[in-house]
Amino acid sequence: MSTPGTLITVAPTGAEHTKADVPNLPVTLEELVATAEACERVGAAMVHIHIRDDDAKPTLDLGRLRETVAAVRERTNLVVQLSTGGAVTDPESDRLAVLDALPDSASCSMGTVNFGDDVFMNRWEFIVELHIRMRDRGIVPEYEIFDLGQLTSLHRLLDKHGLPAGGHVHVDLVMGVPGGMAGDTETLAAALRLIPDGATFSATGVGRTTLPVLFAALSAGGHVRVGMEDTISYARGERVKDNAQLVARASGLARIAQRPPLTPDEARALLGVAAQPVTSA
Ligand code: KMH
Ligand code: ZN
Repeated sequence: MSTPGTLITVAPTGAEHTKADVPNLPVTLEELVATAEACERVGAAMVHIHIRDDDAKPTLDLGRLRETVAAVRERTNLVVQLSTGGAVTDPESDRLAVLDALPDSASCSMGTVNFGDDVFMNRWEFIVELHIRMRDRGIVPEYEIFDLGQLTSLHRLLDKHGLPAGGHVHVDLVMGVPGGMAGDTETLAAALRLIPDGATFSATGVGRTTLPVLFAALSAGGHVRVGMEDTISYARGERVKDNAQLVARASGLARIAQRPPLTPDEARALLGVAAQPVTSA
C-alpha cells in the first residue's frame, strides 16, 4: 500500500466556515485560484474544491463549478477534485449534478454521519448513483470515510458495482469530525485493516486532530490532506495564515519522513487520472 512519495491534497475552503469568522478563507474564484497556485508551489498535487457564491455562502451552481474547474486547470497543473459532499443542506440532485462540471476527480462519501450538530446524509442508493455516474464520465472518485463502518460499505460497493474509473481505489480518511471516527493513531491503524487490497489512502484530521493524523498517516505509508476546510488553527492559540502554510508544513514533514511530495503528474499516475482531462460527457 505504501508508495515512495506523498500525495498532498489541499482542501482550501470547505462549506462550513464563514468568511465573517475566517476572513482569510478563499471564497472568490480569484482567491481560490491564487490559493491553488500558492499551494502547488509548496507541494500540493491535488485540490479538493468547494465553491461559494457572491455572498460567500456555499453553492453548487453548475456554471460556477465549470468556471472554477477551467480556471484552476488554466493556472495550475493540480489534479482538480470537486466536492460532491457540498454543504449538509444540499439536495442529492445538486450533489449529483456537480459531476457535469467534469472534474478530474470527485469526492464520494461512503455513508451518513452525524456532523457536529447536523447530519451529513449519504444514502446507499445515492452512493451507488455517484459511483456509477463518475465511472460513466471517467471521473476518478476519492472515497471519503468518516467512520469505520463506511469501509465495509466501500467493500460492498466495489463487490456489487465494480472498480471506479481509472481502475484504482483511493480512500480519504476524514478523522476527528464530531460524530465520526476519532483522529488518532489507534483509529487510523484500525481503518487500515479494513481498506481494500491494493487501495491507497490519505488521511486528514479535523481541528486539533490535524497533527496527530498527519504524523500517523505519514508513518503508515499513507498520503495526506490538509487545508482550511479541516482546520483553521496552526498551533495552540495561533490561527492559520493561509492554506499554503499548511501545505508547506505537510511537505516538510513528508520530506523528513523520506517520502517527498508527489508532483501533480505523479499523482495522476497514482490515482489513475487521465493525463488529458475529459471535457465532454
Ligand atoms: N461539507 C461536508 C458536509 C466532501 O467534500 O465530499 C461534506 C464534505 C465532504 O466536505
Ligand atoms: Zn469537502
